[in-house]
Amino acid sequence: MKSICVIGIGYVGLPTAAMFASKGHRVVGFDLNEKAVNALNKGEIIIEEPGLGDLVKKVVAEGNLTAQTTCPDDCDVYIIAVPTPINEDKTADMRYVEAATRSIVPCVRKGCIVILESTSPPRTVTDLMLPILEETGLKIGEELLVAHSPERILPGRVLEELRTNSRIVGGINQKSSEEVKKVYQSIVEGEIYITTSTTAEMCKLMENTFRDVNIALANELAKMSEELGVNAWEVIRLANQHPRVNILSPGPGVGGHCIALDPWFLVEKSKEAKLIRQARLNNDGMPEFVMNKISNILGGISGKTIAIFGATYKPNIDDIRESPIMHLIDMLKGAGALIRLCEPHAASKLEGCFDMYEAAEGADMLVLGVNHDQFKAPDFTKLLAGMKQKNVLDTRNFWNEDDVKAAGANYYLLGKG
Ligand code: SAJ
Repeated sequence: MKSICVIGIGYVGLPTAAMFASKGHRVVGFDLNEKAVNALNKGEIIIEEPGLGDLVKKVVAEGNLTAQTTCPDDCDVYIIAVPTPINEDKTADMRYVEAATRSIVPCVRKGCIVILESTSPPRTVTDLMLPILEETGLKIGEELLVAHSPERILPGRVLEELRTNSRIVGGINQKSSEEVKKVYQSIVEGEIYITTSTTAEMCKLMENTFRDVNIALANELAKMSEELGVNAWEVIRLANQHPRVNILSPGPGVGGHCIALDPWFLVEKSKEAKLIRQARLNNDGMPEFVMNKISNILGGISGKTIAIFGATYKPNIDDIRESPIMHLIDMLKGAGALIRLCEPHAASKLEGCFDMYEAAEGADMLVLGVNHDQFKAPDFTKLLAGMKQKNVLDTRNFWNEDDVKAAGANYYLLGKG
């Protein structure tokens, strides 16, 4: 069994730390966020993720997982799982990775392993981390092993994906790759593929970019469909009957801390990333497209009351980072609308949330922004009863048009012309 330090106990670091601890490793979570550290030491979590609360409670009670606000100097493995946010100019903000790497320097000794899990621009391990780690005086690749092993877990299914997904381990040399592979073998049941650190960085970025570009295509289809008077959702359903076609779903934009950001790391590093850049711009333009649709339906935004169902970046999670609906809300407010929001998963992070029926009270339009399970089957008659104007805009093709119309509302669907 190894002792493992996980630097950054957020959306990725915490489940990773808990998984290693559940396999009997001694795990220390190191984070500067005192709130997260204190909560973890009490066996509590401050994020919403199925199964994670129970697992953390168990491993903390067993004494295998602790947290602290300083870097421990007695661990065998140091895993960096800190955020890599984006600057205003869409370049990667690598300050957390840099600070985490620096904090390791006085703590490591001969035989230690350093792993970068944070999604990072190509060449981060070789160009940013290695020069810092050389300050340890240890022989890199021999006495101090270093690799990038990107996290690939889907929020909402984190614990399962951590265990069952395949994993890429990109070492700075073969020895690093092989030793880091052994570390992950204790928690990963899927294949573990060995490559170089820069290839691993590119793999992770291309996975999310693949999804972003494909969502951009679906969003472009939605916009074309509105222009040309067809229903994009029907086009997708029929086109996807083809054995080699799989068009994704349009929506009000791409959010979250991964797909909405990672492609920019490639744009930053390569002038060839033109399609990738354009896809990002297309997806980032979706909240504005939705706002214009609302404006066209209502004949303007100013003075209108708009009920919004859902503000997280995708269904059944509590994460509002980069949420396109949050952008939409800001834009609508900026244009003079009054917003009545219903967000059952993130009500504690947002001011003035209502329940579904209260939110619709007095509204000129109801926008279904996120397809949370809670919104699946409302009593439409009750929902629409208190609305000033009975307009429903479904941005996710989540509601049945006939049900909404039967309750007396106009039903509008994103992507249907
Ligand atoms: N979305 C659409 N249409 C679709 C699918 C998604 O508009 O057809 C939108 C969602 O509404 C959401 C955004 O895209 O706003 C992203 O959601 P997601 O479920 O596609 O992905 P994330 O960001 O939650 O997680 C992704 C995953 N990457 C891939 O599927 C390639 C996950 O495996 C990664 O670990 C994660 O990014 C990460 O941490 O990088």
